[in-house]
Amino acid sequence: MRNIFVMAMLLACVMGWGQNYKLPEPKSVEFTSGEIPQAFKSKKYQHLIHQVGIELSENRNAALIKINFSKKIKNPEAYQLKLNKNEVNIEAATERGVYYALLRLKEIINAKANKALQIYDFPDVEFRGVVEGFYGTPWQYKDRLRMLSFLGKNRMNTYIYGPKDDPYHSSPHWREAYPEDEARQIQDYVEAAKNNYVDFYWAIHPGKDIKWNEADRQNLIQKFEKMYALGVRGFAVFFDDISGEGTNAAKQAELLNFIQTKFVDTHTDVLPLIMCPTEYNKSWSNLKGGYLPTLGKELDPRIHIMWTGDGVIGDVTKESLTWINDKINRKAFFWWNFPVTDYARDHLMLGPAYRLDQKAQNLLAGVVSNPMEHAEASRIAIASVGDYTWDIAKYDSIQSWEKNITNEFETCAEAYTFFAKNNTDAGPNGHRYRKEESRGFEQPAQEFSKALKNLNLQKSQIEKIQNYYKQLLSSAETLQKCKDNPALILEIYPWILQTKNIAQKGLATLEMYDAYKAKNQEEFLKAFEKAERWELKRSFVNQDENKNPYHPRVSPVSKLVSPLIDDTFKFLIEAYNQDFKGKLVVKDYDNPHQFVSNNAKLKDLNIRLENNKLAADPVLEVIEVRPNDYFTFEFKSSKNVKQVLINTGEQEVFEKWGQVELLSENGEWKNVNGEMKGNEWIAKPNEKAQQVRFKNKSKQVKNIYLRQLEVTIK
Ligand code: LOG
Repeated sequence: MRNIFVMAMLLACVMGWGQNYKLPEPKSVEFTSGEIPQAFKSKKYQHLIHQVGIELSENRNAALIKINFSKKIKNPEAYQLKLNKNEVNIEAATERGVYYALLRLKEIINAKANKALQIYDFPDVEFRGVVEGFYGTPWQYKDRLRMLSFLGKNRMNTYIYGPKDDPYHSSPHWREAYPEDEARQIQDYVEAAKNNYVDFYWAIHPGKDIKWNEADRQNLIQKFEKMYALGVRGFAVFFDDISGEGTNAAKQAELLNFIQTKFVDTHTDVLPLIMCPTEYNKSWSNLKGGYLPTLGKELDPRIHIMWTGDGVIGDVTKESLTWINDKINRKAFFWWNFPVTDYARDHLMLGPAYRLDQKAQNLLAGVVSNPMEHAEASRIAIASVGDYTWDIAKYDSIQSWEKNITNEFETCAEAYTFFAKNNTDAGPNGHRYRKEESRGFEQPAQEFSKALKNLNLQKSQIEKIQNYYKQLLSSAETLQKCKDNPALILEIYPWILQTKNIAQKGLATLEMYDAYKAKNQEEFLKAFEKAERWELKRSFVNQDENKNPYHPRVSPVSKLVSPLIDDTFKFLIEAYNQDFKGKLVVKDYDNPHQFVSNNAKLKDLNIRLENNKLAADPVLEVIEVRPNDYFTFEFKSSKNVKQVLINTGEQEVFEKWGQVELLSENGEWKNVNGEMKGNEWIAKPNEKAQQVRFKNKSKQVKNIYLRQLEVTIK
């Protein structure tokens, strides 16, 4: 029964692979004389040919697809494809190579090409794929099956399973076997991966509470054996985002080497081990502490080491790779934190996959993309990682993005392209990782803004902006009705709704401008009310959609478009109030308060104001807080502080090490007393203050999680 379901899913995926399907150009292509066949037949590999979507014919004159395994082809994933009037010749070293050749053949047929040719193609990077390694709701069963087939079609070969919030991957249950239902699902993933020529890796994240003793290393081997029995042949061990004992490099290397000899070497069919270190990016690596050099020296050279670049959210650069490869004595296995949005869940990252260095040739063991919790919406970026890793020198992020959108959408590609180019940046975030958004809009927006403030907007300037808002609105409306990929539309639906609200508000602000210039108060107020209504709808979407404890709101087009609209709105209200003695209320759309800290991991934390609550975005990883480290909310002007709330995780509860202080209006610091409720420390000072400061008053370094940090002001 289950297998029938898997087959049906796979078939559905194949059918969904439209006529638009395109691959980047092959590395080498030579046109020969003659034409290519119109119909094909084959005796072998019919299931695979069918899977790729090539129709086979009964016709006697159809060209025969000949498949040969050849020792001459050294790269296990390379293929040679010769196409002339009477036959198709495929040579490869492995079945995966044959699959890649057939994908190319399918593309040639789709493109209605007609010249005989000969192609030789192979990937640049050995491991290409996805690491499901984000915090938040793990992907669902059907997402994973669809993703596995998608990876195959985009010539990617690796799926690493490691969702942070799967308790059997990490603490508390990493030592235990999966419950039966989940175990069965894992068998299905392995099966689906195999059918799509993808290697399914299963990762474990034991470092939060691992003991460096015999019992725990046996626990780990036992768990791997159980996963092996389910069919898993690829294994990874992650030590990211932990503190304490688990972070010891020598112990980690010893454990991995033990797994290598006692598990990998004792089976004949287990793939190379992969490990994610604790110091997994340059900004966190402390060379004096010797962590990375220890791994480099002691870890079995057959084991791959992951790396996220210069920061947590880093990019693939030649410099960063040269730096790390030298420390770890092997080529880094890149864990690319794109398009993951677990650190900014109110955003979508739908833009081109850029900042992948074209000079990184020969420096990479692998590249895997860590995606958004929205599986479908992540596909376009993932496919681009496939394009990059296949042919680094020829990769073009924009071309690849556009091609992958047309691969995905039959009818709404244009609308999606516009919508996506306006939803690419994560907004202000603790990692300071920003992306270009709304390409082409910056200059007209700046000109508009300047002319608006001088009240001398030209008609053409207004029109440009108006057209942009209209296009945004119509792209969102088109997507709302789009039937190409309902699962994708469902994932991004809140952002579609919100984009409509923002675009409509934008159009209303332009009406406000016209009325203001015409000195028509009545029309101005009408347009103002219109804009306010859309703003209200925006707040409803923020309240009702995308409910998560981290970034519970919906923030599309947030880099240029939405700020321009809010600024225009505010400016016009002020101008109106001044000229017509109006009393319209100007709300603060931006948070005017500040957050400061002397701690590197906290100093760029994003804070937001929601009604009366000022809250910092929670931090996912461990923060090392030294004695006297502080982090402070600085108010724009004195506020009555009603409540202060902080949750630093179960191990280092705030009460044991922290102190909260208020800076009173007369410039004195005062201690605040609070109480613990579960892991939350809560105080209700009800006093006026200029600042609220949190401090490590103990004499030790504390490794905390910042789960919640809120100040209620009035
Ligand atoms: C985690 C990862 C998370 C990502 C982005 C690694 C190696 N680990 O800060 O699970 O999805 O950053 O927030 C991480 O990147 N920690």
